Parts: sequence; C-alpha cells; structure tokens
Amino acid sequence: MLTVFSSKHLLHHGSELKDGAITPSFENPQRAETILARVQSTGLGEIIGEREFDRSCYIAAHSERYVTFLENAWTEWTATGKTHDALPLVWPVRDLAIDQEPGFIDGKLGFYAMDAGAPITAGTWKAVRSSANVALTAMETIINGGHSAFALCRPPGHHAAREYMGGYCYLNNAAIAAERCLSRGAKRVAVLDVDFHHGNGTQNIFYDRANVFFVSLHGDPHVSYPYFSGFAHEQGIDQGTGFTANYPLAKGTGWDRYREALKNALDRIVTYKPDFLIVSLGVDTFEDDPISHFRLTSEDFLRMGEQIASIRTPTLFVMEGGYMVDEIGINAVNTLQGFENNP
Ligand code: OKP
Ligand code: ZN
Repeated sequence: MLTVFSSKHLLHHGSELKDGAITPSFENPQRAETILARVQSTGLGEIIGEREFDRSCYIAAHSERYVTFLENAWTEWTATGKTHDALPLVWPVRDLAIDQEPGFIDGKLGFYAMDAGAPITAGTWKAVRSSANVALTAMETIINGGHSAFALCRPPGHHAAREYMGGYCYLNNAAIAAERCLSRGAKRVAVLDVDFHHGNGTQNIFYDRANVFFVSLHGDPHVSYPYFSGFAHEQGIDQGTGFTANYPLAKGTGWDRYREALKNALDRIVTYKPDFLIVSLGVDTFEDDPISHFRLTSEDFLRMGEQIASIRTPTLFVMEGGYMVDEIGINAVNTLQGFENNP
C-alpha cells in the first residue's frame, strides 16, 4: 500500500490543558515518526511526499473565515507580546453572542475552538496544511484508480468541524478528502471513523448531507471525550437524515463486541454503495492507550483491516489518534496489512 507522509508535521508540537494543568500534548511528533518507521521496516510499500493544494480544497469542508483565522492566529497572538503556545480561555456557550467574529485574538480563539486541546504554535499552520495535503495527495491516487492508500496525517483532523478546532485537530483531513472525491465526480462517499473518540467534526461537516455517509464507533460520550457528541440518536438532519450512524460502546469494549458493531456498520456502508471509503484510523482503541478505555490487542487491528477490506471498496486510510507511542506503528500498520492480506 502506498503511504503519503510529510516531515512538516514536525513543525507542530504543543501543550494541552489536561486535568487542570498545562502539559505537553499527548499528540506529539514521535507518533508519526514511529508509524513511519514501521511502514519502512515492514516494507508496506512506497512512501511519497505531499503535493500542494489550493486553499479552496480546505474551504470545501470549512468556512472561509475559519481558515483565515488558522492562517493568521499565530501572528495575531505574538503581536500581543506573547511567545508561548496560544490556547483559548473563554467559549461562547448556549445563549452567548455567536453572531459575529470577535475582533481580538483572545476572543477569536474561543470562538473557533471547542476545547483547550488544540494549541496554536509558531509552526502549527504549516503542519496543519501539510497534513491536509497529505490526505488530498493520497486521495488523488485512489480517485485516479488506486485501490487503497495510507495518509500518514499529523496533526489529526476528525474533531475539527466546519468552524472550530479542538481535540488536537485543526483542518479535518478526512472531510477535505471526501469533498475532493465529490468535486472529482464521485456520487457517494462513506467515512468510517474507528478512532476511540467520536469524530464530532466530521459529523458536523456532513450532518445535513446525503452524499456523505458518516459512521463512527467510539467510547460512549456519557463518559468519554468529546462528551457532547456521538450519541446513538444523532442520525443526521434534513436531507442528511439517516446518513449519520453512531455506535457508542461501553468502557472496556474488547474485540468480540467491537467486531459485531463494525460488522453492522460495514453492512450499512455496503447498502449505501459508496464510490469511495475513507477510514479515520485512530488506534487509541488499543488496550494500553493512556487516554482511552477499549481493549483491542495488536492482533485485533489485523482483523479490523481484514474486515474493512471485505466490502471491496476503494479505501483511503487517514491517520487520526493513538497515544501509546511504543505500539502505535505496529497497530496502525497491522490494520493496513490486514486490509491488504484479505483474500
Ligand atoms: C483526539 B483524537 C480526557 C482528555 C481528552 C482530548 C482527547 C482528544 C483525542 N481526559 N483530551 O480523537 O484521538
Ligand atoms: Zn482519538
């Protein structure tokens, strides 16, 4: 399988607000480097760099003013004399005014963020753009006839909505790739999100759409981040009704229960008859993940890949989460090898 990767991800390394303290982010550069090393040592396939894409490709999935905010945020932040990472500190919840963009960076950070888990650093925008370009480059090879590809994206994207960042995510790489398929002639695209956390951003972008079927398996939001999204009753709205499917799973879910839910999700995707499948591949469902609580083993990721391959649809894998860095390469590449080995 072809891998697309950009070293520009190294430009992004920041902090997060966790358990009441500012700490180095679990989402660190070593994650992508470890996956890359495993792609190389297993001989998964060719590795290529990313192409440049026009910003209109990002605006297909995000608002123009949000992309402009991301481009300028670091400059506006440092213009106030600050030198450390930018994190938001006030959010427009419920009845507060959301009718206009604030005129100052502190206000903008809260306006365009769902949490304090997506720091803006000096290199963030360059890394974020390269991550989206990695997804677009890999998608392009499938649109042009390839059967599968791996976008080794970092930072991840599935918590990024049309107009906000959060949960380590800025641009929604999977959503941007899905929009690209549609603009290149696809009629229907399915996005299968197997990251431990609900892909609220992808759901938000496609919630009222029938031409993108979003399906997510994740930790029950009653007790798991992002808490405010991913319940089973969230199934889409207007024309999109029935084209979002959520499978919240209990703490401690292991392969037996996961496999059943995945089978059900894949059956629904087959019924939908998508031209392309995009997998938001998070491996934080691993038993030893430090911030999640499912119990999949490294072997289980092989089976997950086999099961995804069984629907015989051109498939783009987009890297999302996974924080047990020692095993992240094994688990991610096992999924891809499982996919390739399916007879
Ligand atoms: C990003 B991705 C809970 C802390 C949650 C944010 C997690 C973001 C996960 N104690 N922090 O979906 O892997
Ligand atoms: Zn996750």
